[in-house]
Amino acid sequence: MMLIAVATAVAQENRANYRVVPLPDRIDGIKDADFKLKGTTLVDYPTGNRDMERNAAMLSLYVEDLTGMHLSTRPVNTGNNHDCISLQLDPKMAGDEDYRITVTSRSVIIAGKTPAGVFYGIQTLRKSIPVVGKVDLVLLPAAQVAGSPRFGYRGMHLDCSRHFFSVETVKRYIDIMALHGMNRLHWHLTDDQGWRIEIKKYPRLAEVGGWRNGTTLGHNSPVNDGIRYGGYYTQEEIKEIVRYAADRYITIIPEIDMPGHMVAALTAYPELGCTGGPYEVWGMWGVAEDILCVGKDETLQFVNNVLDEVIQLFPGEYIHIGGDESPRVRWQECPRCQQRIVDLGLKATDHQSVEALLQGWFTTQVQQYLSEHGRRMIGWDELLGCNVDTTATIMSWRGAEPGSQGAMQGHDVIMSPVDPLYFDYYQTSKTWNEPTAFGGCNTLKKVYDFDPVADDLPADKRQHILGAQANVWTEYITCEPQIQYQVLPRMAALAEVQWLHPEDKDYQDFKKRLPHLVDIYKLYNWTYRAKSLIVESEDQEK
Ligand code: TNX
Repeated sequence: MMLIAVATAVAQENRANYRVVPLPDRIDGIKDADFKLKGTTLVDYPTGNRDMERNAAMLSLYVEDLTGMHLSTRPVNTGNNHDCISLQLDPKMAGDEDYRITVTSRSVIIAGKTPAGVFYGIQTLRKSIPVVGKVDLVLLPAAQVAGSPRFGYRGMHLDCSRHFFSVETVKRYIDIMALHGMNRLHWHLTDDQGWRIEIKKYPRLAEVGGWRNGTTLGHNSPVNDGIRYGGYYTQEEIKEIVRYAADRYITIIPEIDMPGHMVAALTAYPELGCTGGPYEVWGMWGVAEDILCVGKDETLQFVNNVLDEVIQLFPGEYIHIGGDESPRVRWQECPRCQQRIVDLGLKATDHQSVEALLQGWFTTQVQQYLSEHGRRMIGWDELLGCNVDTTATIMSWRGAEPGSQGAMQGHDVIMSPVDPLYFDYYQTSKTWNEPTAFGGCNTLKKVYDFDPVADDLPADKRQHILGAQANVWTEYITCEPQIQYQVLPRMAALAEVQWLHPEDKDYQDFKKRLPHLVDIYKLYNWTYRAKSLIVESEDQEK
């Protein structure tokens, strides 16, 4: 009797469960025996398709990580062979990123309209496999499983200026995104505290702007550690990361923040500022009053030259130009900026100062330059106050309301409101045992319950909400485990916001599915906030 019980328990443990995170839209059982996933199972992909070949190799690696079994991959001309997982393209499928998994006793077919869709099917299959150490058999119940993302833009952001993170760390961040079905990495590369991207035409940006003489301790205390800190990514490293992300169907959106958050660049090239400096790369946090002088034509030329190199490095459609937190006090006193205002004939309105309109003019110049080079511009929601036209995509951070207003005006919008999508914020109100964070309280439940499309947004404006993104500012995040702690498991909640329609979301059910995803975090030794899995009282926190 006991022996039988033990045998059943083992078999149960080795049985896949398709109720993963994010939850597939459909899981329909098929009357058939289980598919037996064994070391001899092959992964088939269409001959000659490089993307599908890479997909197959990745699936094989994932299965090996989970079970120790090494599946060989094989190019084939016809699908549906026995004892194989067959990766297939199906042009009749609806969405580019949709996936369909068909499991029968004979084979497993993972289909998508594009290789990206197949990749999401692979992620779902991967997450359905139990993590029980080395095994030589996993049973996949016969079923038809299908998923389709609610939003096309499913983002995470990473600030590599306030603290600098290695190429390996950024790659692992990309791996974590892939596991969660995300497809846009917003990479914050420049700020007052460090310029992190090599620009060949302006070598001092990285060589000088990439380093600060010390960093404030605590929350902007007057005590500075006095330790020189910095680093930057060479163009070769950036290409490597862009390729690594693309292999996982993740597009990188670089952010070059302007005209504010520019002290690192001003330190390297003081002539770009209104006062001419000298400036010093910041070792504290906050909003700097020294910003680019847009009264000088040289500044516009500089920006265009920098963007030329950025465009070469990042093939995606979007370039993020920041635009946030740009105080205009220097412009008010700068004869060149004031002359520009006169030359342009800018007139203040009830809502907008001439300096706000000057930022709008500058931003529009940059936008036109990007558009001439076939790119689109994203900026923070401050741009809504600067008269930019609706071809600018707005990233809503000061709440979701600016984004909704932008959508009403006809802008495309990405929702990343501080509350609840700032993952540099605490995950509980009881912060005494938490690593230092920016502030706030964005619990797992708050993230889960967020709907990027406001209830009262009219039907004909809803398509402007392209998706949602969580932001990870790193003033207080100094190392990779801390990044992971801040994002895991909140990324799991965000993944369901990005993939599921509100009527299909269920927090209690999500919490039951989460521990298995966390098994995968553990498998890879990723740091995560274990308390978020167990503390129910946090779910009530506001
Ligand atoms: C606001 S979000 C900022 C960042 C800070 C962040 C800290 C935004 C456009 N600007 O510069 O790092 O708050 O949470």
